[in-house]
Amino acid sequence: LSRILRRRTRLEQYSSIEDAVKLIKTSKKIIILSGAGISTSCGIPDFRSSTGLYANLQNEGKFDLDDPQQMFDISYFREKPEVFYSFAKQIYPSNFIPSPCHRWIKLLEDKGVLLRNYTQNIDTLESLAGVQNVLQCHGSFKTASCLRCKTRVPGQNIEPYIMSQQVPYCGICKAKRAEEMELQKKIKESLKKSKGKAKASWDDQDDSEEEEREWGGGEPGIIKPDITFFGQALDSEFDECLFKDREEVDLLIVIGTSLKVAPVSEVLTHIPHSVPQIYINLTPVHHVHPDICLLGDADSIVTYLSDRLGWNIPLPTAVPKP
Ligand code: CNA
Repeated sequence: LSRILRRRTRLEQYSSIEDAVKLIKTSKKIIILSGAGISTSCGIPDFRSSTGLYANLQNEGKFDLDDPQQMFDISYFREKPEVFYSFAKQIYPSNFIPSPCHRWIKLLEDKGVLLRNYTQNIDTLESLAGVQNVLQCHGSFKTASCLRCKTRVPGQNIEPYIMSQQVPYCGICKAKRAEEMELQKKIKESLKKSKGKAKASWDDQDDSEEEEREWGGGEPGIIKPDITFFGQALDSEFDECLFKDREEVDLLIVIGTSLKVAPVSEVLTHIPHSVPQIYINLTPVHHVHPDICLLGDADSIVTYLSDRLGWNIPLPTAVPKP
């Protein structure tokens, strides 16, 4: 009951953009929770807007999908990786410049008031804007891993495959498999020698079927960018950071997300109820109740807030590739 009363009091305390300005001015440990809406002005479509990726996938109808969300579903990916790879170049981060929102987050960090930026985005634009304390909750294209042997490679290694719409397979798996086969051969040969002819007939059995089964088929593993798909768990770093940050945070600002994807969407309920919450988004949400909702274009809103705070959002320093 005391929690409910505390939350009630807080809800009555703040509501306007004036309150938002005051809160930002007086807060020292701000968490920014961001989503695809802070990158739409960079030219990267979000998921759920009417012009977003889901609507595009549905309208285009050129991919073999029952539901657009399948594009990012791990079971579907294992079954048909070629579908994701025929599409991935559309979302591959290249030639994008950080938006005023990304640069505003960097500004908060420079002012020493950013506790952490939890981003759901996979475009790495926060890093390009220079934000140091960013947690890419859903991973990124920075690295990629083999689904079978888990070997991790730099994301650049698979860039040519993404651009040419081909599925990359793991070279390490292939080499490991060849190594294993060679070792098995050597073991068999030495057993034959040491056990004599009679026993050798037993060792001679063809185990290759059994071995193939253990290996899971003769093909090397598929390489997948280290972005979190539906059906995959988040890195434990997310829980660890949140556990620590919830003790310190004094303001939560949520920008450009529909808050539909758990567990990131649950950050709002995991931080103490006494911490004020500001929600900046183009469209309203109805399943959560932040104290202050600032609806509109996120870049314009953070620019307004900066003006009111007497701050200047830094200009972009990143230059797009030719
Ligand atoms: P979402 O569900 O598509 O929601 C985006 C929200 O942003 C929507 O509510 C929009 O109304 C809002 N929005 C769009 N443009 C603006 C704008 N200019 N100003 C303010 N608000 C705006 O995407 P979420 O981020 O909530 O969902 C999480 C998914 C999306 C994560 O798994 C991401 O990996 C994934 N995603 C990331 C990117 C990226 O990295 N840029 C792009 C598309 C999807």
